[in-house]
Amino acid sequence: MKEQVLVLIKPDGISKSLTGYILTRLSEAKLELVASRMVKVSRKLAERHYKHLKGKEFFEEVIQYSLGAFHPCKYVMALVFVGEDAIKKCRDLTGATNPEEADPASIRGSCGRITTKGVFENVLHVSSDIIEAEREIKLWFHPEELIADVFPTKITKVKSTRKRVWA
Ligand code: IDP
Ligand code: MG
Repeated sequence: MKEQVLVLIKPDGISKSLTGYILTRLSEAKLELVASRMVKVSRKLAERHYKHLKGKEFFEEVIQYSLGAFHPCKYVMALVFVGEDAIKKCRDLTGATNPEEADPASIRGSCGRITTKGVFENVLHVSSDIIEAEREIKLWFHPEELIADVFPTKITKVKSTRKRVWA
């Protein structure tokens, strides 16, 4: 089935200069890259993204990790890929959540680590299923930031919004 998937290169992946390597590894899946954006993650965005983890003992740690609190590069790279079985293909290349249990040849297995404080620095986020993928893509991107129409859109009048434009 043709699917969309949100991939985030987390602050450890950016800080370790793994961006190019990760894009090369993900390109093995032969998917179409339809959006990319460097994002300084706000607390609100991180909490909405990880809402399924609220209540877990590591929730605050995951939020801090996403905000870049543990790394010199305090941002993430957000990507949207489209293609046949995109979620499974990206998750297989990425490996298990726990980088020490991940297949050593996977991205997390070869580039991730668990810190002495117990943080899973696992380099990437990949949507877990099609429902989550749609929710996450709509959370991280505006429709016009994707070069393909992956979900229905509508035109609406937005009154008195403030927007940063070039000076
Ligand atoms: P996933 O990223 O493989 O889909 P999720 O269960 O959705 O795994 O967890 C989201 C993120 O929360 C993980 O990528 C990891 O950063 C963090 N996380 C999950 N489980 C643990 C844990 O047991 N200890 C520390 N961090 C965890
Ligand atoms: Mg997940």
